[in-house]
This record gives sequence, structure tokens and C-alpha cells, in this order.
Amino acid sequence: MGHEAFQRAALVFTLFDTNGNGVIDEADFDLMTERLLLVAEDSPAADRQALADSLSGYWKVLSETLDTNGDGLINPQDFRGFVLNTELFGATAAVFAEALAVLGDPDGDGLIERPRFLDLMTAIGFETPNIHSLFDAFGPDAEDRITVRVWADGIRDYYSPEKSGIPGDHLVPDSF
Ligand SMILES: [Ca+2]
Ligand SMILES: [Ca+2]
Ligand SMILES: [Ca+2]
Repeated sequence: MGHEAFQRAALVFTLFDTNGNGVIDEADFDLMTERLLLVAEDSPAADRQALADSLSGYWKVLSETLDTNGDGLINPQDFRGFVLNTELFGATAAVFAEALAVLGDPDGDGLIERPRFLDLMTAIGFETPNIHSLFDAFGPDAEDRITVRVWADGIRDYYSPEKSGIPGDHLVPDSF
């Protein structure tokens, strides 16, 4: 796994540690779900449910594979092992990627406007300048929109250990 992928993985850990106590547990996923659904109040109920399901599924995979001592907590060392398991990590991330990208498109026209993208990514915990850089790297159209497909693919790439020099690298702060 390249340096960029390690940095992206480390950033994912800090983001999923939503309450910032240094470990990931189920409460972090509940909080992340709550924050995203608050942004996506106008999305169809099925899309909102899909997001909630994808995050609870994510937690289920994490806890079943990484919480070896069964205390309900996952530390950064545990998490690194998961990220190296590309098959498991990729499949889990792909479900989340689809569900998250769809929340960017409440009217279902396949396009995501920048403010919505900013709100969702802010809810996850990314920094504003990094979010704008990422959106720009996705090549928005003349009306400053990207497609759901481009974003979903971008999220999957973000989680792919073999990828480097991708738009998602814009999410890793220079100081990270
Ligand atoms: Ca936590
Ligand atoms: Ca544990
Ligand atoms: Ca739309």
C-alpha cells in the first residue's frame, strides 16, 4: 500500500472516530449517521434508510473482523489491518459509497450541487478547503455540479490501497 493510501486510511480512522475519543465504537457510527441524515432531510426515505443501513453494516464488519478482544472498541492498529484487507474493506466501502453519493442527489437527476456536497462532507468531518479541492478535482460542469457516479467512484478509489494520485488525496490535509 502506498503512502497516500496509508494517509487516507489514517484519516478515515480519525473521521470515523466521530466523538474523538481515540477508538471507534458503535456510538461513533450512530453519530455519523445522525449527522448525515440531518443534512439529507429532504432525501427520499429509502435513500436515508440505505445510508443508515450502510453505516450499520460497516460497523458490523468492523466489529466482527477487528474487535479481536471483544470489548466493542477498535483502535488504530486494528483498523490498519482492515484497510490492508482490500477485499473486505473494498466491498464494505462500496456500499457506503453508493449510499452516501445518492444522498447528494435528493431530486434524483443524477447531479450533485456543490453546497450539498460541502454539507455532506462537512458532516463526515472533512475540512472545507479540502472538500472544495476534491469537488474541483471531480471536474464540475458549467453549473458547478458533479454526477452521483463520479462521486461514488471517487469514494471507492479513496478506499483503494493501490490507488495514488487520485482526487481523494485532496482530502488529506497537508499537515496530516
Ligand atoms: Ca470514538
Ligand atoms: Ca477491541
Ligand atoms: Ca440533483
